[in-house]
Amino acid sequence: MRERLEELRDEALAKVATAEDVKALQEVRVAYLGKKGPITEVLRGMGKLSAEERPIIGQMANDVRDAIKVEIEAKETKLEEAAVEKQLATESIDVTLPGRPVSRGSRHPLTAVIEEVEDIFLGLGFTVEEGPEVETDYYNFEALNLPKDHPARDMQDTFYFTEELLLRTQTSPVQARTMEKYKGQGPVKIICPGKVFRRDDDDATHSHQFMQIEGLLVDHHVRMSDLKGVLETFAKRFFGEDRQIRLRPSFFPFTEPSVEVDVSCGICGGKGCRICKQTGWIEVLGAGMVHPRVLEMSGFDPKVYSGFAFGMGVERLAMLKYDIDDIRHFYTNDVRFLAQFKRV
Ligand code: 2NM
Repeated sequence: MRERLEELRDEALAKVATAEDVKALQEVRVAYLGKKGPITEVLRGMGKLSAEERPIIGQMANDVRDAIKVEIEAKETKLEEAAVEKQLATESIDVTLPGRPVSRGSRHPLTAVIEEVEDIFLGLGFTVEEGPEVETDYYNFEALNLPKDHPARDMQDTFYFTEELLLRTQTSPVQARTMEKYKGQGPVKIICPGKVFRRDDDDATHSHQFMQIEGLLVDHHVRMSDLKGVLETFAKRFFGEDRQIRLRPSFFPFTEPSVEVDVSCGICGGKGCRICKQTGWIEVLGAGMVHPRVLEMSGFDPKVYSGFAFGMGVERLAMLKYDIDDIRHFYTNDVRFLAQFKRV
C-alpha cells in the first residue's frame, strides 16, 4: 500500500507539472482526489491492515492527498498569473496618450443679450415677467388699444389658431396681464423678454419669429423725461458710455405720445458713415407714454397714474452690438457662429 500511494503521488504530481491549463488541473483533481479516486479506494481497503500499520498508512494517504492538493493550487496560481501576463502584453493601453478634449458649449448670443439687458434693468429696480406665447385676441390687441377693426392690426397680422387665439405679436400682453394682477396699485416696473411672431418676410433683417424685450413703468407722476433718462442709461450701459440717444416722434396705438429712439453710431461717433447711412444715428427701439385707455383697461386710473413703455428687438440689439450682418445666423445654429460668443 505504501508503494501504491507513492506511485499515485508521483503520477499525479507529474500530471500537475505538465498541465497546460486550469481545465487539465481540474481533471487531475477529480481523477486523484475525487470520491471515486484511487486514494479513497486505498483508504477504504485499510480495514485489512493491522492495528499498527493502519494509522501509518492513514497518515501517509492524507499526506499524499495534501501534497497533490498543494501542488494543484500552486500550479493554478501560476497559470492564472501567466494568463494575466499574456493579456497585459497583448492588450496594453498607452495611458500616456492625451485624452479626447471635451468641448464646452456656450450660451446662445440671444440668451446672452437678454440676460445682459435683464441685468441692466434689474439694476434700475425693474423685475422680469414672462407670459404665454399663445395669446388671446384680447390681451394681444384689445387691451392694448387695438380694437378689432383697427388698421394697425394689419402691420402685425399674425398666426391665428382661431378667431380669438393667436401667436402673440409682441410681449405687451404680458404687461397688460401684469397690470391687471396689480389691481390698480402701482408702481409697476417690469421688463418682459420673449419670443414673438409676425406675418413677415424672412430675409437678412426680418424673421417671422424673433425675440423682443418690452419694458413698462407705471407710477404717480411718471413723465417723458423719466423715459428718456431710463433709456439713456440703458443705451450707455449696453452699447457704451460714450453713446447718446435721440427721440423722434412716431406712432403706436398703445402709447401717446410715441417715439422712435436712436442711439448715436458707434462706428463714426455721430459724424456719419456707411453703417448709419451718413445720419450719425441708428434706430434701436420704440417707446412712448402709455395711452390712458391702456391704463384704464388694465385697471389703473389714468388720472392718478401715468407710465412709459418701450419695446426692442433682441436680434437687432445683438446685430448692432456684435456687428452681425444676417438675422438668420441666430437660427441656423452653426457652431462656428455660436462659439464666437463664448464668455471669457
Ligand atoms: C413698443 C413701443 C412702444 C409697449 C406698450 C406697452 C403697454 F403694455 F404698456 F401698453 N407695452 N409695450 C410699447 C410701446 C412697445 O414696442 C416697439
